[in-house]
Amino acid sequence: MTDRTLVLVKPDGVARGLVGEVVSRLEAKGLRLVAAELRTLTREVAEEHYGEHREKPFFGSLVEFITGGPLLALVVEGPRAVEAFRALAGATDPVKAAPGTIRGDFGLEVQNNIVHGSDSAESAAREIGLFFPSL
Ligand code: DAT
Ligand code: MG
Repeated sequence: MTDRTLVLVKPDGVARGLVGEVVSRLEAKGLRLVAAELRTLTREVAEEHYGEHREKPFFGSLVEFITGGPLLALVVEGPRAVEAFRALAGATDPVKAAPGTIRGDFGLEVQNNIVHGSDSAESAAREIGLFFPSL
C-alpha cells in the first residue's frame, strides 16, 4: 500500500539552503516525489494549515514565520510515508531530536525546525488537499 504525506521545507530551511539536503534524504530513504512547488503562503492558508494550534500561545509567531518567505511544498509517497518522513524529520524540538534526523542535525530552535511532515493519514489528506487541490 502506497501512502502520501505533505512535506514542507519551511522558510528557514529554504533560506539556509537545506532544500537539497532534505530532498536528498527523503529520496535516499526511498520516498518518491509526487509534487513540488516553491511558494510563499498567504496568512489564510497558513492559519488553515496550522488550524489545530489556533489557541496556542505561539500561533501568531508561527504564522508570521511560515509566511515570512518562500517554502518548498512537497507531496511524497511510499510505504508508510507519513511515519517514514516523521522519523527522518525527528522530534519537534531540534535540541531534543536525535542526531541523524533532519531537525537533530540542522536545528536549534523549536519554531525554526526546518521541515514539516503530516502527522497522520487524515492530516496528510487534509494538508495535501490544501496545498495541492488538483492531486
Ligand atoms: P510538528 O511540526 O512536529 O508536527 P506541532 O504540530 O506540535 O509539531 O507544532 C507545529 C509547529 O509549531 C512546530 O513544528 C514548531 C511550532 N511549535 C510547536 N511547539 C512550539 C512551542 N512550544 N513554541 C514555539 N513553537 C512551537
Ligand atoms: Mg504537527
